[in-house]
Amino acid sequence: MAKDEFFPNYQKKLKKELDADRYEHTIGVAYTAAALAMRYEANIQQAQVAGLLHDCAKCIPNSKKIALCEKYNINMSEIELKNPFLLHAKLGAFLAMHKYGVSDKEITSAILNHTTGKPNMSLLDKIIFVADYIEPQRKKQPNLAEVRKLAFVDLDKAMLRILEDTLNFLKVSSGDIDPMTEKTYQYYKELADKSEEN
Ligand code: DGI
Ligand code: FE
Ligand code: FE
Repeated sequence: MAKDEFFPNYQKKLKKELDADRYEHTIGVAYTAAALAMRYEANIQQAQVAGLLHDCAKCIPNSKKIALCEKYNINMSEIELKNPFLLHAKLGAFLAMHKYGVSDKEITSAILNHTTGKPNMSLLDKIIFVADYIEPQRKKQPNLAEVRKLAFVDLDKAMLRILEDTLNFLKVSSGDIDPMTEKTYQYYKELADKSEEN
């Protein structure tokens, strides 16, 4: 076993599937997810595996992403067909199950929901969503220092902050907004408003 591999079976495969930057990102997400799991008393190993595998479909060319979704009967929305990179979440959850042999539904759920989020996410879903955004290799996102700190103070507020910044980025860059990203934002906005009332 190579010393730098904490889940050698997954890591060997991932090294072949991902480019160098994406592999480094993946390791960063796995460690960050583990730290968040410690903070919020989630299962550390689940967080590590979900972190490692969350982008396992990211480096598949877009045309092949669509072809694989067709092959495996994975539903594609119009937005996803127009922005096929979005499919790496759904396809990643499928490959985690069928190529990496992960049967844990909590892990595959975290992979499935890591890009758009969804209302009322599980603790592990939120840990992966947030870890993906704040891991040490990330540089371009706005307000990173603030979001990184907030992630270890209030996970739901960190979700809201990330969704706000993502929607703003998509508006400025004229990116198509997946209705699920909007719904997720609304959910975490209402949750924050309610907790302020109390
Ligand atoms: O795969 P990663 O880059 O590590 O991270 P990710 O899976 O969260 O993808 C991040 C990108 O996804 C980021 O540029 C914002 C974009 N994104 C999130 N929600 C939406 C979206 N892009 C579009 N077009 N529509 C969305 O609703
Ligand atoms: Fe991703
Ligand atoms: Fe990622």
